[in-house]
Amino acid sequence: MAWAERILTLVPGRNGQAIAYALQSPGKRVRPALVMAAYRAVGGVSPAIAGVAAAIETVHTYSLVHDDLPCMDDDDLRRGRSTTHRAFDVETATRSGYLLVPIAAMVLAQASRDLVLPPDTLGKLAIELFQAGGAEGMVGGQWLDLEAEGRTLSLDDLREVHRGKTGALMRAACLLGGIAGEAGPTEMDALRGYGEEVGLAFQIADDVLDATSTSAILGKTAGRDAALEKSTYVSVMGIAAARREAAAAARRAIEHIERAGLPSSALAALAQYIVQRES
Ligand code: GRG
Repeated sequence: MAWAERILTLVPGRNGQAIAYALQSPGKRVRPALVMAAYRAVGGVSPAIAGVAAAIETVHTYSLVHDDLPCMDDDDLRRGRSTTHRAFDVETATRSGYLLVPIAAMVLAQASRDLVLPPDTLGKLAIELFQAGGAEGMVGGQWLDLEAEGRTLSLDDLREVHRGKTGALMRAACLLGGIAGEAGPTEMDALRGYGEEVGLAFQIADDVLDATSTSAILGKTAGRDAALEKSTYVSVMGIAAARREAAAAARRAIEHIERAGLPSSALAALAQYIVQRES
């Protein structure tokens, strides 16, 4: 049974329904794709890697549910549907977001058992995922982002926001694949470098799409950054230069894996997709 359905038996009532709603909403699944591609790039072959991919998507899903709340970005539309607090209510969405974090831990532990990894490796996976999701990563970045609303950030400060808010989980996705595949230090360094660059590329591309696309295509409200007076690559350097920065970061990402001799057309294709995507 898929996790999103098991949740309905583990978490009763409206909270479980809201969690399943959020997990089953049609996201692009970029972080899971990075986990799987990184795992295969270092020689991993087990289909049970999908559980590790599901764990990081669960953390990402919690972040989207909370990001959309009235106390944060206050949005109505996500992945082409009503945000969780609009489909349910603010209290249920808030609780569901928090509940998704221990669910991610359970999914990760189950995946580690299915992959028959030593207990020490589960520890490494958990530290990577939850550090990236915490104050040093996603939560810290989001915090900086909220504090910066209405202020003009320097490019260095903006990079710091992006590194935490979006980049930390992208980098972790690549490292989780490497850890699960028992990669060596050179491979891990290459995945770290690749993950940092695709994380930056992803958020710059996101800034460009927010300024240039429509809510119908994005499945979330376009023009939100300008409405919230956020500093973005677009507000700092304009659309054309931001596109060039994103493409350059994607190229640097690919160079990291090529230099390490990691044979991964999937990682290269994902770096291209991240900057060429339309939603
Ligand atoms: C308490 C300060 C504090 C934070 C809580 C809400 C939160 C944690 C973090 C927000 C992180 C966030 C939403 C970052 C934006 C990253 C981003 C570009 C998300 C969109 O990712 P996609 O395009 O989405 O991969 P889909 O829908 O395709 O999965």
